Amino acid sequence: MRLFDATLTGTLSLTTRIVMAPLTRNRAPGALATARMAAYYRQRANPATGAGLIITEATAISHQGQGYADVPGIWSAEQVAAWKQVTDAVHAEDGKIVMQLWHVGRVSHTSLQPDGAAPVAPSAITAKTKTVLLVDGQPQFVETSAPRALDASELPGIVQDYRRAAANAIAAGFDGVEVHAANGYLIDQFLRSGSNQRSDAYGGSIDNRTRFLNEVMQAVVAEIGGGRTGIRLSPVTPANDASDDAPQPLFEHVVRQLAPLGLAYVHVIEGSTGGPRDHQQGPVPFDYAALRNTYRAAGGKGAWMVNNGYDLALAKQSLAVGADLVDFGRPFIANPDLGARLKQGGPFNTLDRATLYGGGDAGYLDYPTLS
Ligand code: 8OZ
Repeated sequence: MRLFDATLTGTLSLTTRIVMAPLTRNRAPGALATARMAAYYRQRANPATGAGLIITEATAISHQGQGYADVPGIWSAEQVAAWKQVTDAVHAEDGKIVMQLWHVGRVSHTSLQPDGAAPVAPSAITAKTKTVLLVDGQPQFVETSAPRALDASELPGIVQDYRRAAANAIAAGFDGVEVHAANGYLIDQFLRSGSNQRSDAYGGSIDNRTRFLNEVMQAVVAEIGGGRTGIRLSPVTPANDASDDAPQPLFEHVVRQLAPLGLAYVHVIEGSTGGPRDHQQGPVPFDYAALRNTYRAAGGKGAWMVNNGYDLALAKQSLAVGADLVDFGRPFIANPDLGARLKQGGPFNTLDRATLYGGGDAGYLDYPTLS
């Protein structure tokens, strides 16, 4: 079965096509990776039993880019040193790991921002969504704070933050990075019309709304090379109040612009993140095959990675019709040896939702393996 075959994607040589999805776990107090996190990733790192590639939990490129309690960062030397524990642990198992680079934009809370300031966004429109704060160690879901619109003069600084984060990730020993352009966070807020009502060069037309994404990708690729850079997109997700009436032309424009960058992979969430795969925005269902064909026709190389609600049968089906990599989220939380379990057709542990966000070893390091 192709799922268990090796592949070369960009500069990443992978032993299997099973990828561990980026998963927020809120166990990095002070925005620093921990020994506990290193143990968690190590449990899933061996490609013979776990993932062919691990994508880290979303990691903030700057203090301003943070929107949840106890998520890790990658803007300081101290954070780079802390992440080395993780990359060393994964590499000790012959695993591969890339870091997901994140700026939440408006999906934040003043209590998480520098000097208690308002979160930033393309436009001053509050997202109808919640973020996670930890109160006495317990996750609490609270409304996001009203954002302020970014001035165009601030954007080069944020692009530079992505570039520095990519350089820091490589310095921390990561095999590459994935730019998080999905799920209603900053880049996606620029892309989609529901959150972008700017009248300057970064809003309005599709070409204008994709400008910020392009500038970020150009900067990251210039810094570390396309062969170790990926991107995550979610063309129709309603996550974090994301909306656009015409996602097909928007995202086809996005992938045409990505094609010349020589990326390691394009990672697409199909449907509603963590929800129905057939979710649609606007009057017509999204055509994912057309998106991939547009990317390939424009000369786009590297792997096509698919995600959202995959099991073995669906993975097999997708790999047979053009996908190259499949990533699994919640199944990887509950099954450190998911690769081995997929190979033998199960059984699978069930997920404990109560321990997803925040906490200690419980629901993090104690899911059993087969043997
Ligand atoms: C769940 C909870 C907090 C953040 C995403 C980074 O949706 C996230 C996230 C998911 O991409």
